[in-house]
Amino acid sequence: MRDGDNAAAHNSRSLAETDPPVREALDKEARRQRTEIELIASENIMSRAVREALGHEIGNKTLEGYPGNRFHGGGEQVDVVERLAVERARELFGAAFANVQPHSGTQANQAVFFALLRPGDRILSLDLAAGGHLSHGAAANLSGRWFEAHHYGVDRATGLLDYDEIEACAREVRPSLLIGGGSAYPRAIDFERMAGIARAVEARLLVDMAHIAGLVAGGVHGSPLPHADMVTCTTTKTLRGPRGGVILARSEEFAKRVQSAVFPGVQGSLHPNVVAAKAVCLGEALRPEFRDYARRVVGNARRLAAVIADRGVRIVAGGTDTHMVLLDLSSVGIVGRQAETALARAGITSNSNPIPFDPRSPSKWTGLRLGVSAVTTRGFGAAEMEVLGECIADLLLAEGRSAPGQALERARARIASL
Ligand code: DSN
Repeated sequence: MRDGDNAAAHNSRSLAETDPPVREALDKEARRQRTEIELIASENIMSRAVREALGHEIGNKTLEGYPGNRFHGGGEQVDVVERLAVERARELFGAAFANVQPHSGTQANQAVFFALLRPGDRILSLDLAAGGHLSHGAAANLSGRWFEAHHYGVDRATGLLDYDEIEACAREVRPSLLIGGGSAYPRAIDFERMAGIARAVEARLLVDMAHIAGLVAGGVHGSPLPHADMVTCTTTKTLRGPRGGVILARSEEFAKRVQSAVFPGVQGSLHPNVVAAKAVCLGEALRPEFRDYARRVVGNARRLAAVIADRGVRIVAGGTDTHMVLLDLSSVGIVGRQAETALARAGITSNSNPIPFDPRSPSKWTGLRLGVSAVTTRGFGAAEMEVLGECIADLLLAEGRSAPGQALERARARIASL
């Protein structure tokens, strides 16, 4: 009887009843998200449908393996959602192969490394300060420990990838794997050229399109699928889905190796609720309106960059082709952390970021990374970008003069009205 009562309570008592401190933090976070302007480039806002799948009790299920070949019973409905997620990922990106189980973009990359490389192999990727990613061979990351990592940068004058330089670097390093893509490169990447470089040195090409996957899906950025041997992404960012990774390929050449690299190579059981949420977000991205969303994202980023540049703040790489705008704060005499704090006081969330040729120490980074995926989901358009851009420029210039007072008051009022 007692056990029965406990079982009923376990299933029926709300979070507010059972755990007020966690409930309170969640409520405050929801309020923060509604009242602040989210400009962190890796964030977006999941739809209600995606959140329903994410919070579903399918997450109770333990399963290892792949649909039709599991190590535990009772996986029929997970098979349904995983097959749907795989089919949708393949359709959306024109891929022959998709694995939707990686728990994150980093684990997707690890699985590709596990499938294609041996410890000690050479990899060549974009330098972290030039917009690369930790999981592409940074010294502090497992990838930097297990592989001999080399990096290419961007042109000092333009901030753009210089493909001749990358090719020269690849010829010198002779990597087993060339990696394209990253976390803070705001311009379009020529994947065909990257593939030519990889071929010239007999390397494989991995493109990590974590940040731009939604833009590729929406047809506003060229796709790496026809060119790269393997493509990884997250479903989180421009794709507007749950936190998690996906691996894609144009052919099935490495399919078997990658399947077993994800499980049992680098992961154990899958997260069925996340796979279900991935299926939903991929389904959303297949609808025609997602193309419109992707187009608006890039339009908004370009507008924001133009408004801020007009006020004299230098834009890294001279602008953007993506959802992301990278500011060079040396043009206003402050560092990234000061800028992040100055914007936060007015209710704008952003992140300090290295820009090309910055020192390694985060306290000295002179960049601020802004992304418009989340605000575009909230319906912001050109008019809101004008206001936002003016407020950001006002706040940064005032911080540069060490006189934030008036600019802060004005920005707070304008941000609240947005
Ligand atoms: N790579 C980190 C970022 O871009 O913010 C997290 O996804």
